[in-house]
Amino acid sequence: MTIERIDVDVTSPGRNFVTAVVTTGDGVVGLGDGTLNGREFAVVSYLRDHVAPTLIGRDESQIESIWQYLYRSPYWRRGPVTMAAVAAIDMALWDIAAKKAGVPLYKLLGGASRTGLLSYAHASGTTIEKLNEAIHGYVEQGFRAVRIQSGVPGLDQIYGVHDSAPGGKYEYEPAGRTETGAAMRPAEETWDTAAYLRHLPSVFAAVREEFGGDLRILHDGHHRMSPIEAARLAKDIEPYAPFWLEDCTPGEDQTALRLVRHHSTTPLAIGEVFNSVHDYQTLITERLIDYVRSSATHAGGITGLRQIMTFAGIYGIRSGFHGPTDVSPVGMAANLHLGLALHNFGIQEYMPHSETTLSVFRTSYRFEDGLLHPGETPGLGVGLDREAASRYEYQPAYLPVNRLRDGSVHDW
Ligand code: CS2
Ligand code: MG
Repeated sequence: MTIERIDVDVTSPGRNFVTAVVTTGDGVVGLGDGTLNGREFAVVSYLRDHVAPTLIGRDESQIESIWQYLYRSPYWRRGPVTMAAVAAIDMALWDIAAKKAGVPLYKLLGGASRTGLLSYAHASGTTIEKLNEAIHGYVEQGFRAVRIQSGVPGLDQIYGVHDSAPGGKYEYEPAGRTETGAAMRPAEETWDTAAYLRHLPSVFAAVREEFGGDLRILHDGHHRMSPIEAARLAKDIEPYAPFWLEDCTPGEDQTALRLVRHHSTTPLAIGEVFNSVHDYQTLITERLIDYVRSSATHAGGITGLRQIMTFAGIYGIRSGFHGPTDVSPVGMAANLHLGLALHNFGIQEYMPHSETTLSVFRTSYRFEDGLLHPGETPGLGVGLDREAASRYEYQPAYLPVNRLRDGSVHDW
């Protein structure tokens, strides 16, 4: 059978999402996530104007050949926009293949290698007390792993820190905008790495004191340290046995992690902003990371992410797929189906989507006793209510910009 039409739905039920909707000649519909937070319409145009016309009439079962076609035919290859567009098509074709086979997608990827996927939640607090309160909430929900992000004395709003309503859901949405006249700009935050490095070890000490050694605790440095600063932090938190330190320094400077590795055995996770296996070449072959952070949405879909994980597995490196709310439920499902089948699975990030988002995207994955499972629905197991989606218009939103106290632009 062949691809008859490709639609690209843009919707904003709680936040912006881009979804490829691929329909075959025999009426089977596949979904793919192409959401690129803050640059959504770049992917929409890439799909609508440059990809869709070239795929109409092609055999939708030729997933690998179509992936290679989308990767090599534009000549200008890789990059976040290109690979999010490739991802959206790839996911949709895998969704169709599994629906036609009448099985949940993981069964086409090698079947279940485990009963469920160890998952981690996002806990944060402007103070250590509020952070511990949030962690207790997640432990009570059954999470066995929690990412901890804390406010830093002397700094206002910083990445990843948000006080959840007592007992309420943790809904942190960093993308937004400020408008002054015709100008529409990202919010701006102020950063001070020295203050952060002084404070963070006390946060780890307080969390370990409160929760003991069993709870897996993770932290996201979010690209903001120099290599030597990252080495210092990795060394300072090592006594608290973190599960991982993520994005301790901008990952594209791959050899920088040699310095961090030299000073610490703290496990390292990098790659959520990467989009192809080539971005990882040095990190993987020199064993400079322990976990791959990409998501199917940003790394060329299930086909692209599986390439990375096959390569990583040779070097003892495991998955830690990105799963924030700006990966749509479709992209999350893709992560889960691949994660269930992979031998070198590590952990899955799980930021539950809002009720508004889930009113448009109907999911069949479930969280039980600290583990996620993609479910048994044929395909990816996610439905898109396109009529409901059409009622949520796109809302321009940008990720914040970070500046040091002297005003210079920094990594957010
Ligand atoms: C974060 C992301 O979840 C994480 O590890 O790094 O939430 C990141 O800030 C967003 O995906 C950016 O859109
Ligand atoms: Mg991160």
